[in-house]
Amino acid sequence: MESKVKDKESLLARLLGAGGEPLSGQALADEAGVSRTAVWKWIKELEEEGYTIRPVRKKGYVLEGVPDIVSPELLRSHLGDDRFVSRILHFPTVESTMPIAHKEAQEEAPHGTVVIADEQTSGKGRLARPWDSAAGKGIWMSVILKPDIPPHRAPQFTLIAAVAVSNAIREEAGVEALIKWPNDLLIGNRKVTGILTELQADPDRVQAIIIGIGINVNQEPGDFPEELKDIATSVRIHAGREISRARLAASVLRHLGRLSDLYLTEGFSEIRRMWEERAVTIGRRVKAVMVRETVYGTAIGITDDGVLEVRLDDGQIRGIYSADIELQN
Ligand code: BT5
Repeated sequence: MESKVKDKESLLARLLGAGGEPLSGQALADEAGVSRTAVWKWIKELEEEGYTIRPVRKKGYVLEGVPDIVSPELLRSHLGDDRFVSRILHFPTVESTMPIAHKEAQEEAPHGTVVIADEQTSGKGRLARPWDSAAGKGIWMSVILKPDIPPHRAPQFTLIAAVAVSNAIREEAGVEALIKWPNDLLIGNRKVTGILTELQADPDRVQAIIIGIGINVNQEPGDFPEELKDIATSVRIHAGREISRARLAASVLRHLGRLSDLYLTEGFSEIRRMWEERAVTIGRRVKAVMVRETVYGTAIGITDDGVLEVRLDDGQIRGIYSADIELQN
């Protein structure tokens, strides 16, 4: 069932769904309970955002072109009835979506707020490493969650986000992306996605979890900077076609909302099952590089807190909370 036209976003959703057929300005105005001039103003605003809309005499408006942006309207139209996303803040270019999301979270942004940019000039990974975020090529977003949980359960959201992105890439591109604990998604051994989970918390309660998600979507092999050429890949390279960033982002958000609800109502076991199904780490010999030491062993699973368990060479089982993992075989 198509939802009723009531504003610019729902108008865009209707135009996108019309499959190139003209929509009558009068009928749209009647449906929305506004004047034809108001509809015309929404059309002009959409044109200013880069949509190409052609008026057809006596018939109405036809959508002929969609800009390559991840605008709130486009995201909303792909999200449909999904209720998880409460607010979308979109920027053409930012240094990083993370500090913006942190500030928003402190200023009472609701659960499900999304900060998304077409370009980051100073995207960041863990431990302040740089994250390459080329203009128009990927999904660079931070999602604010406000679950009522103790801080030690927050790292599980990195795993939830990884499953959500893997599901979305499968759904939208038909490509399998596997998860390397804790925060990488790989296609054919190269990194396609990085996740950065940050926290605002009291000693016993989470205030906000900020999940930064960077997905290489439409880069071609030559688009990556020299230092990433051998380690990075994009969804497009494996799908063999250009992928809509807005559709893929909407799919990630839909899965993220569902999986975090599932986690909050049912606990971790189902998430762990899905995660382990997509994990490249489990059963492999790994080198775990931590801030103060490096250990070798076999990854045997994750605990209910999302901690990686490694059987060290002396037989001891060690829980690893945070590390860079290199797969050894
Ligand atoms: C990550 O860190 O993988 C987390 C990346 C999170 C990025 C998102 S984008 C939206 C939000 N806003 C931000 O500013 N950040 C988040 P880490 O595991 O530390 O990996 C960083 C390493 O990945 C770098 O040192 C490079 O080797 C590599 N790398 C950098 N850019 C890459 C890219 N676009 N694709 C693949 N690998 C990349």
